[in-house]
Amino acid sequence: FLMLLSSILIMTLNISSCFADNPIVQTIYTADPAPMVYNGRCYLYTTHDEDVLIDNFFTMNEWRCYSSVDMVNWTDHGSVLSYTDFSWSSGKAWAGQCVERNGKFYFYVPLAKKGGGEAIGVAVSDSPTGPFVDALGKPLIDRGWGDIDPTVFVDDDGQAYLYWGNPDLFYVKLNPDMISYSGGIVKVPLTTSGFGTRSKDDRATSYEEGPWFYKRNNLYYMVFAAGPIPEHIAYSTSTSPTGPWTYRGVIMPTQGGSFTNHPGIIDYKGKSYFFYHNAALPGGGGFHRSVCVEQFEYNPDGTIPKINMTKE
Ligand code: FUB
Repeated sequence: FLMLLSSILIMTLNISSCFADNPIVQTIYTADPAPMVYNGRCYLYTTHDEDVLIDNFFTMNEWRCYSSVDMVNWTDHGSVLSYTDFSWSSGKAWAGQCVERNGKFYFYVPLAKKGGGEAIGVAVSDSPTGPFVDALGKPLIDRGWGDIDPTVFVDDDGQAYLYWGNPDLFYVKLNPDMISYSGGIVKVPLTTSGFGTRSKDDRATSYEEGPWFYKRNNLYYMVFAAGPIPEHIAYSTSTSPTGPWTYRGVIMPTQGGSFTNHPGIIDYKGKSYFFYHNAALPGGGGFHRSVCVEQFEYNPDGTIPKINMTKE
């Protein structure tokens, strides 16, 4: 009983309040926002840029969770998953997304493999704030390399889709167990009509990475980090969950001092919110980023207006 009581106390003490303005988290560097609405609460999963960099590159070991009921006051739930929770991983706790299905929470995350390359794992929990455990003991998606930035959406008919990738965009149809898939890995044709042109010819289209896939009013949205570097945020839409996609333009221009950006969009309590990251905190930069949020309104035709970064 004493051990139980002390662990409850430790868990309670770990939960603290966060500052309300942008950036949302002002005590550590956070990136790659992945909001999730569950049970009337907004949960925000982020990556964590460590203060001390290794080899002057992304140094990221864990995913953190915050939650709010008013999008102003945030509760810090701490670290909910680490690359060390995956026996097959050597690091690179990069952009992930958590979704709920049948009372369980599935957290899809990219990781470096011990043998080299990147793969996508899935961790599961009975609670949105963890603890999460590796559901498979091996990667869910492993093409060798470039399997990063998973985004997941469960459609109204129960079919779940997992999209991901840099430099290419792929998807699979997840099975109802959410930890396996049927059919093969499908490579999305990156056409300029689907994903826009870029001002540099380093890639065929503006798609770079960081897809965020969802449906609203029967229209499917693929919001993504677009190139060239430094990134901006752009989006495409489709009347089908698997395309073909139509490029719809820029949402957030390049700004904010980070060479990456990463979108996350939700509707919550009748309002729409766009999450992203920049370099706004003191000492900020491309490897020391901060998650922010802007409220916005869709245009009547479902298109998304231009959104600029603010400090509010
Ligand atoms: O945070 C590491 C990587 O940078 C993410 O996986 C990309 O989306 C970009 O934000």
